[in-house]
Amino acid sequence: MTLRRTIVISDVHGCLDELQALLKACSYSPDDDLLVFVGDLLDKGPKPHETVRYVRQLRHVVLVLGNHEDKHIRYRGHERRREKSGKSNPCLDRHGELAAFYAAADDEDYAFLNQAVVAYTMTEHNHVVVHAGIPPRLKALPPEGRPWSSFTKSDKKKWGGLKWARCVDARGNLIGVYDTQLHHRFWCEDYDGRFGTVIYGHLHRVTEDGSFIETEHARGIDTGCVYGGRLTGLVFSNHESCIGQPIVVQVDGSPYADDHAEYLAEARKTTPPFP
Ligand SMILES: [Mn+2]
Repeated sequence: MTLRRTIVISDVHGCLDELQALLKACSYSPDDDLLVFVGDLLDKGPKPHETVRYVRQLRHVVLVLGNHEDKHIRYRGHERRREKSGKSNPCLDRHGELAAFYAAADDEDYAFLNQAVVAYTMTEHNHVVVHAGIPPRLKALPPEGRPWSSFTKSDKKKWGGLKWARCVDARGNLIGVYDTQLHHRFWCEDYDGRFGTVIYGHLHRVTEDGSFIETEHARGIDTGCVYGGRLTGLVFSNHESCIGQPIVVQVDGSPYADDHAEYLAEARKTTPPFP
């Protein structure tokens, strides 16, 4: 069954009030609309657990795995081993967010995170949703609908870049955030559209007038809601006259994650200029 609309939503990061305001602004209908989240539902913002719980109870939802969901899944795996064997949990929990979510969440909350996919193709609109980006040499997307948590080690190696890609070097290798230098390029500058237009989050970036960044084959919709920017929704009508042409809906966020501002300022010093 094709639903009336598909609404793709940027990094929520625990901003549940803003998410609910966005859904209202979109005249969201639980029965008729599919919600696709680009990942990073939680961390940094005020209501991480409430956000996960709210989203998982909605009717038609696709969660694309972000690096933050991935961290929580790994943390839980290590916690369970620790509880059995006493082996310490190696996950760095700088802000206490992993432990806090682990204490609040139940099996259903984690089951929801565990069914997240790493790419969601909107075939009819020729768009694909990933959290971070497309590694330059990637030849194929993973099988549609297969959750990340079911991937083998080699699958994870092959497709892991979809959730953390950022910059690439001259040979087309992905560069980790701490190794980025000014001469590197953003993955989307070289992306040729082979999987369709990419909608991604992960990297908080806006144009001078506060709207999101678009390149030829990619739309980066993380407009920094949790830093006092905006939460963005791309609303695709599935009516044939509107194919591939979303309406942009945004609501204002609040600067909840002020403690991350220093890190962002530091990261910008080594971030190559965006086209
Ligand atoms: Mn994010």
